[in-house]
Amino acid sequence: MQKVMGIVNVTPDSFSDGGLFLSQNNAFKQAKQLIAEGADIIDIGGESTRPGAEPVSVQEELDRVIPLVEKIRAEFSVSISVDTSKSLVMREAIAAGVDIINDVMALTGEDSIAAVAASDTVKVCLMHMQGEPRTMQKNPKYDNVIEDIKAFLLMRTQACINAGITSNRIIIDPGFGFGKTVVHNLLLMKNLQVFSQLGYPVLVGISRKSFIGNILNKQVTERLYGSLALAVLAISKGASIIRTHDVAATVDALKMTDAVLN
Ligand code: 7PJ
Repeated sequence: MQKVMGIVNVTPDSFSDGGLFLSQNNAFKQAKQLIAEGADIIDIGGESTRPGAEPVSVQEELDRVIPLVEKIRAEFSVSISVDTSKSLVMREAIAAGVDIINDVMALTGEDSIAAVAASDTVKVCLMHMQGEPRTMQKNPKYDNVIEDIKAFLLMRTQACINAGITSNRIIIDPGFGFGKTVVHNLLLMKNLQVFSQLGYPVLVGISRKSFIGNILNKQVTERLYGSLALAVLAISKGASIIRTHDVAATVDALKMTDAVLN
């Protein structure tokens, strides 16, 4: 069966004075809840990569992410992924026992490929992004959105293989919402089989994203049904992993899809 990846963010809320400890406690509770709801993988993020987000320092990201990885690793057998583009965070996360490095920069950062290649078991999710989070939604342009992203992902998989990361450790992701217009996102979903036919598991992150809000005219908290529709479509086009905030609902949607297709 396809897998559900539950999203856990450890990003301290600057409006509360609880600081890091409180946000880590909340993140742990969130992880526990998503595991109970049936998440196969918990994806821990310490840096917001949403459009317009400002970067955080390496130390800050380490302080947010690593203790949480250790705590989840100690108490649960769930797979753990860390959403990071920093090689030092990757190295520490791998040392703490994560199963997947989820990099929205597809290991293009300094030393990132080497950090993953230094392990011989950790998997990596290579995601496509055009531009950088601060500015990527300004005016994204492609010659052919499907072919351009396919070429990028093939180039990055080859770079990984050349560095000694075997192909069975690679996951690919077209990167919904990362330097894409609404039409780009819709075309990517319509043609998602192009990516699943490349021979790598495809991860899809569409949960609550703004192109759903744009089509449905709904706020971020009202995008579950739209997200589920896209999750089912993605599975029917060969996706292997759905990254989501709403694990229980997505697990049911995927079980029904699986019952029909398989
Ligand atoms: C994605 C991600 C995605 C992967 C984020 C958000 C933005 N990692 N991290 N794929 N999105 N692999 O969740 O709205 O689509 S952060």
